[in-house]
Amino acid sequence: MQTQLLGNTESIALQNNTLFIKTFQATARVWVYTPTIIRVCIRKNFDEADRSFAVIQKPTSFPSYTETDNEIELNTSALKLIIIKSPLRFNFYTADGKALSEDDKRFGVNWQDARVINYRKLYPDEKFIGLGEKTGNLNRRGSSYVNWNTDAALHGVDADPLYKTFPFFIGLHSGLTYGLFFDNTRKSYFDFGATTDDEMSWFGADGGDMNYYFFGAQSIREILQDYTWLTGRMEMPPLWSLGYQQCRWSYMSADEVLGIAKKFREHQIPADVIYCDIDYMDGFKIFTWNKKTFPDPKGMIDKLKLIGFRLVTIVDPGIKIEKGYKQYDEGFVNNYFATYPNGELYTTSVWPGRCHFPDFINDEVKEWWGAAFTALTEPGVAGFWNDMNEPAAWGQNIPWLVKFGEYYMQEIRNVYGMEMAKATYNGTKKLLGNKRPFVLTRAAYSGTQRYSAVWTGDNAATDEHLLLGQRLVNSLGLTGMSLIGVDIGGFMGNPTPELMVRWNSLGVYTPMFRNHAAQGMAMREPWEWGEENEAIIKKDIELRYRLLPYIYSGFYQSTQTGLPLSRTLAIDYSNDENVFDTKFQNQFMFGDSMLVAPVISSELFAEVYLPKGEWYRFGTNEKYKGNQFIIADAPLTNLPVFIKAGAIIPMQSVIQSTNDKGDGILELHIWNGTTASEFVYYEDDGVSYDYQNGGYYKRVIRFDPQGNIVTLSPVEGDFKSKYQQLKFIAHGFENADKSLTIIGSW
Ligand code: MIG
Repeated sequence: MQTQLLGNTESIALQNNTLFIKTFQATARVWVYTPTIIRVCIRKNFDEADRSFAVIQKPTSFPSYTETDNEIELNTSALKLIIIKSPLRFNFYTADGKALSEDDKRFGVNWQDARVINYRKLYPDEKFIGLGEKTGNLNRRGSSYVNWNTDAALHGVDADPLYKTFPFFIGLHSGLTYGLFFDNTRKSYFDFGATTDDEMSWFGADGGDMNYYFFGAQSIREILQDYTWLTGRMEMPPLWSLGYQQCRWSYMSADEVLGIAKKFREHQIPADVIYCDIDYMDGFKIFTWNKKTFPDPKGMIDKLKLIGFRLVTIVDPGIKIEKGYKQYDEGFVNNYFATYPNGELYTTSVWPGRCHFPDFINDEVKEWWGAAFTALTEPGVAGFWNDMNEPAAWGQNIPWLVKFGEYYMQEIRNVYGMEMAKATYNGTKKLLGNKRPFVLTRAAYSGTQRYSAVWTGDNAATDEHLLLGQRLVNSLGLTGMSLIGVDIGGFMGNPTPELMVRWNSLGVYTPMFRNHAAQGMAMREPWEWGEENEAIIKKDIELRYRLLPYIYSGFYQSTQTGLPLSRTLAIDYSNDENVFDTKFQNQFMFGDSMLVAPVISSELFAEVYLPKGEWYRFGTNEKYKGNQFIIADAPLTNLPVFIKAGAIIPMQSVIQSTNDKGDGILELHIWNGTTASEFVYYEDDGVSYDYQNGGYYKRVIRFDPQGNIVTLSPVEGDFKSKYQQLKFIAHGFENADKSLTIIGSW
């Protein structure tokens, strides 16, 4: 193996707002994006294009810097970057000189054959969080990970890699925070002191550049805001996608789909979405319908609409090789498929049989793919589920020399799924006119939040997977993703009734609430569990619908700030050691004010950690001081959820789907507190893009415990609220009704 360390500086130049530093081995470039975001890119092959699939922003002007014999010092209002000239090293500090992250003096950036690695100093108390969909603990210190999008069917609770790549982590030490996004799409590696005896952390990739963005804001909220400024934020999801979703591999016919949907209405269990998994197609050919089992897709979807259901259908990337099949013929004639280097088309077998794979990296192919969705949008499909886009070839690695246009598999594997989701999103958005499409993807890379929701793939019907699923959601929330689901109940295997009930109760607090099961598993729908369990499941789903005004406002926050709906406690309590304790690491905030403690199905009590402040048990309003461990009751009917003192939570009456108008009353629940609090209430029509042109209803609701005054700010936007009336419900007050003073009206 050839090892090459980055050596001494030979020349320095500032050109086009870029600082160039040349050494014998490579050229480093430095850009400043904002005072808290600095990019460093060190590369050997200078003629390669500088393409990012993730980043949507451009650098700004380069600040003044000073140079001595040994160093270059660059200052922004928030950061100091000291570049040691010989050998070339990059060290980041706060503006007042506290070390945030420094290269390892000895090894810094180096190449090991084609691999590029950065060894960085590891601080004694340093913790790491992030990397998105990764198993393991919240604190990733002492662990190592690989990013290589993988169809991880039947994965265990420690498996790595899974389906997605988010090479972005946040470091915490000495009371400081920083973020680092390694924007390299090759197979990549992160080691947070797992194998270096606590001396170094390191990251790197099988090729490409040492290309990273350093984030120096001093809170996790601000780092997420910066990261999602750089890579984009989600748009408002369709409101219906936040309701209950019922899925299965597969409902086998239109009759079965309609039968299941009707049963929800008969049982008065709220639901919005039903899915068609792969069996709706004709021989698994994408953009076709099975004429026998789904003879009249439009007729079926019209009937679904009448009872307030939306249909989501699955699409896989593999295009069946079959003359006369439109997608095959068009793709073949236009050279839209992946090839071997000699130009022959690459073939492998997936569901439809022998297939070719669209080159989603190519924008023309994206357009073509997007336009083909008429086969689904014309009959009225509302959401588009992108599966198998790692891409999967029955769980195997596709040969590295397969080419997608100018790129090799090994260069773009990790972005293939995101590019498919992008093609799906842009295409269906065009076809649906002013309606928001719902896209759900399994594989992803940084930036996917701009196009799609994600789910965590094929989990199993076990308690361990329930807890793992929550950690994956919490960790994905540190990557700009907010609309995240797990297969409630577990994909493989049959949950016990207790596990089903428990998992469903956690689903209320899962950003995307979808029940899904694999082929061959027992039926999973809410009425399959006996009357008593059905009643609990129903009550929990009703609670989800009651919370929708709060949840929708929470997603609005994601669109504005990049803050996820489900938040690891590390976001707001980063300096509290207890939140990293493996006993409590699954706990999370759901929106601003609800702390949820996941509990496995066999335990009816849970040890819960309540961080600083005051908390109320949701439902009973029993009050607790924060900063303590408590034993909470956790019967299957009552998942431990705690409300932060001062919380303002808008709720509505139970509805059967988001199509229902309800009773027109918005309940404003307010829990007593000691300091002033506020909630940004947001509403729009839930389906169109009008909100991007002022069609929304937004106001800040403030609660001041001094005098118990609630103030409603003037309305922003020109949408008329669907609620005609406000009802205040006060919790934790003595004589609440008499003592709340309301300023402003709905
Ligand atoms: O080879 O479409 O993760 O949710 O039900 C399995 C069938 C393919 C994997 C997905 C799963 C879906 C299943 N798919």
